Amino acid sequence: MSTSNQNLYAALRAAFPADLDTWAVETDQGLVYTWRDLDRASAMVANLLQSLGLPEGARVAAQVDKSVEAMVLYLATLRAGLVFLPLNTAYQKAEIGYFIADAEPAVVVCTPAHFGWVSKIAFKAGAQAVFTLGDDRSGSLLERAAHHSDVQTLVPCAADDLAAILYTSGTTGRSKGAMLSHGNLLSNAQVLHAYWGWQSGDVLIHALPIFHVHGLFVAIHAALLNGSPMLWCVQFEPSQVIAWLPRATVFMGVPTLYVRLLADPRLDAEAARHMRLFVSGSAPLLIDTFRAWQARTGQTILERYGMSETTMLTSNPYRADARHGGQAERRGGTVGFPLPGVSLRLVDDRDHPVATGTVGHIQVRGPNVFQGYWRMPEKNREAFTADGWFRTGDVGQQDGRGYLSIVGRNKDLIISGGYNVYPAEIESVINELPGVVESAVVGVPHPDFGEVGVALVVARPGAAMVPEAVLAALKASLANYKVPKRCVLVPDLPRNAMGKVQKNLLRDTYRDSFAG
Ligand code: MLC
Ligand code: AMP
Repeated sequence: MSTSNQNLYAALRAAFPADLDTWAVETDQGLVYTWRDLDRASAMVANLLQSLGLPEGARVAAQVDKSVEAMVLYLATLRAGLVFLPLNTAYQKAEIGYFIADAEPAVVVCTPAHFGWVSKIAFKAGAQAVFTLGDDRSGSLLERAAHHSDVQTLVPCAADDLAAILYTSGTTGRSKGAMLSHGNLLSNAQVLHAYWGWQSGDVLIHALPIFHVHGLFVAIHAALLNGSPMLWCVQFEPSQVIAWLPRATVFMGVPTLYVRLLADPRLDAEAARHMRLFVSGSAPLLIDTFRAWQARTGQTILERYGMSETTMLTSNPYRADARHGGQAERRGGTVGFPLPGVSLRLVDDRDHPVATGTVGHIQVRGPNVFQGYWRMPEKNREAFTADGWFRTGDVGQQDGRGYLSIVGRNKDLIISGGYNVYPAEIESVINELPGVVESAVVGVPHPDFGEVGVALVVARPGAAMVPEAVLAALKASLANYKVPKRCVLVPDLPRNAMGKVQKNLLRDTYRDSFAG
């Protein structure tokens, strides 16, 4: 164990207000937590984890509903110097089975209702303990933690010690664990804190899930690093967010959240008057949404761009950015400038930088860039250039003023309501169904989720197959957001001369599936 202390929790804790008895979190269920509550509860859970005598680098996996206690578990894992592995609650048995077998967590925390099957998978993969945590503070994790001291000695960490592993799928459909260190997370949190002008009196409305970068890191770190309280939606509900706007100053959401808020007529300039900053990211914000928000609230959404492997990379300016000719404008349809400390370049297929204004592959470097994929050395070699640039898989263009626009992706990825869906994963499940010859899943525009999957399925001649049955079968084994919203039986799939399915043609054919 290293002796220099770069443990992320130390920095977060140092920013707690002097008066620990003021409110830190208020939930939509009426629960209020003070800063002292967060500190004591995370100490107790950290002491419980430490009492297990786990080796350095041991993983703590969590598939639990959003709750303040789930955040406390994350903070406790940091305090104990262990590695947090958050898992989307939508994942089903086979998906969880893969993550646990791959990551081999020493501790798994799941909802009480799932203990039976999760513990079977976890113990088979060598877990030492499986705890439960319900969304109502029930379960063995808190029961066991109650026997431990509420004072903890922070485990010191080096900047490159791992803090978290976030699974993110690849083009092959096989998920890879992105390893993020304390230094990665802290440097990004500090940069965003300064760049977005966090100030005394800020209050964050936290409405995102806490098992991905946006809700877990960008939102929580920013609030804690500013000693700012959070208004906490267990589940995103537009009317709750609108009711809270007069008490808050900052909101973060994926574009779908903005679309749904706009659908509520109670959203207007008066309701948003107290707000200082609206941030959007994780998926492209349509220019129509950007403009509608401006027209309705008088406020300009700040769009930023990031990914699991790097946390945040670029942002539109919050205030005039001296590095970019004093630009202060938040430009819709762009994701702004590289954040301070982040180097970004656009390159051609041979990794040579392209001229300004030309479309290129986005590559990045910086203290925020992850430590590599968990146990996948060959993927790490592919992911980085020889001189250390990370290939994001996104394609972009920078204008003369330096604003970056994301214009496409060279990874076959659908982003639906801010969640990533990899067509290859869905196709492989469809192709296993009886009577299926082959399939293709493509992303098409959707008014609510931005983009959703459509499955084109070729059935064996004579096979009795209906699209509804295909979707029902997918629902039984995949996280619900991955299930295509439409399935069409087709006689064959269009292919190019190399035999590759021409997904662009399919996208064009089905692009209006959800129009209007
Ligand atoms: C739910 N469904 C979705 C979906 N969410 N389908 C596609 N895409 C989604 N994102 C399914 C449901 O299971 C349901 O199916 C049907 O669609 C309607 O669901 P709903 O009730 O409307 O969904 P809801 O529970 O309200 O959730 C929608 C949502 C949620 C937008 C609030 O998806 C969400 O919180 N998204 C945010 C994701 C996020 O945090 N991403 C950040 C990743 S980090 P059925 O069949 O059951 O009826 C990252 C890096 C970065 O990307 O840069 O930030
Ligand atoms: P994830 O792997 O879940 O972290 O998703 C990261 C991906 O989301 C990026 O590689 C981008 O393709 C996409 N993304 C994130 N923010 C934006 C944005 N503001 N605009 C367009 N795409 C985005």
